[in-house]
Amino acid sequence: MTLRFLSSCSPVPLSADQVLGGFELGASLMTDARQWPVQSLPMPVLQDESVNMHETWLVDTPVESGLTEGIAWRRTEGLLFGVISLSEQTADPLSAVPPLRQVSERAYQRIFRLLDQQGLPHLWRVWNYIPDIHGEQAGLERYRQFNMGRGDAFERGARSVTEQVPAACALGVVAGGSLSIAFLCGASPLVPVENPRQVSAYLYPRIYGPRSPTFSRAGLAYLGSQELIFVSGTASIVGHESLHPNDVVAQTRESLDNVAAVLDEVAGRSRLGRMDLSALEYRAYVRHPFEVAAVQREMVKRVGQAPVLYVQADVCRQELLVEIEAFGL
Ligand code: 3EB
Repeated sequence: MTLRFLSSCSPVPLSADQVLGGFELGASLMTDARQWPVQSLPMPVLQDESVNMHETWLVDTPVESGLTEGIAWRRTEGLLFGVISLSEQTADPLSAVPPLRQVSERAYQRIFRLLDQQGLPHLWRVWNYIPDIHGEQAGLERYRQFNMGRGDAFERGARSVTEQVPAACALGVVAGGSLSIAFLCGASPLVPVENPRQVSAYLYPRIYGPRSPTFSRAGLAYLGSQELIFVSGTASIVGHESLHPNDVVAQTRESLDNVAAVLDEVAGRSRLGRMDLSALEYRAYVRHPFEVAAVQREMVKRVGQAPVLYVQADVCRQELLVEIEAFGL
């Protein structure tokens, strides 16, 4: 069994049985119904704003699909990809718990139930997209409400909220849509990796919110003989502080220094040994579309010809202008 990734500017032309699921990214999504789970991300593709990108996880073993508690999923032996979108309009209006916190907790509770039912209990990688991430709800920033709901669900789902947590990203998308969460999970535990230059996110001090984010800086996952490397969304944070306000070039360099530091940590644990930055595939989230050229220049200096998709999104701290994530197969 081998997992592969295909990035294309047209819908996947392959026979459906090789597909586990994927992402569609663009300013004007078609939201065409597919046979497999697709996370629709309403974010402009900055290389060409007229284009929608289709990113697809492919497998070479038989798949099974389902729709469980609103989670569209597809699995094969040892691996499942799922997508859930929840509108805050489905929150209980009489509850004292704010709507985004409610739906964040509910989404993760459903995910954990599905994982347990499917016998694939280990979350490896999660992609979180939060409408109006910097807006306020009940006097707290919406990203912080999301963190509270997510953390509650991890605890109630009998999951660790420290060391054994998935690689992840959390980005802001346009207001008015649904919270959208995609995930890959498997039969074996993720081997989490932290970054010695950064405080672990799950240990962030309370100044960043009542509940710390629940993710690892990176993780190694094993699928048969294949080793998968997931590098979480990585920004210009050293220790727990954001560096280089208003300087997208310096933030891009700092973020790449963080990715490199994570890869140094991976080197000690990986079967493949040391990995070069150029061996990964990237998504770069850029807050201001006009800064994409500057980000791209810095990226190319460091990652060379490695594939990078540049999209517009809001990084979860207001002063952060760029966030970079990656994976290696
Ligand atoms: C950071 O390092 C930047 O809340 O799941 C990166 C990756 C970030 C994942 C998450 C947040 C998350 O804190 C933001």
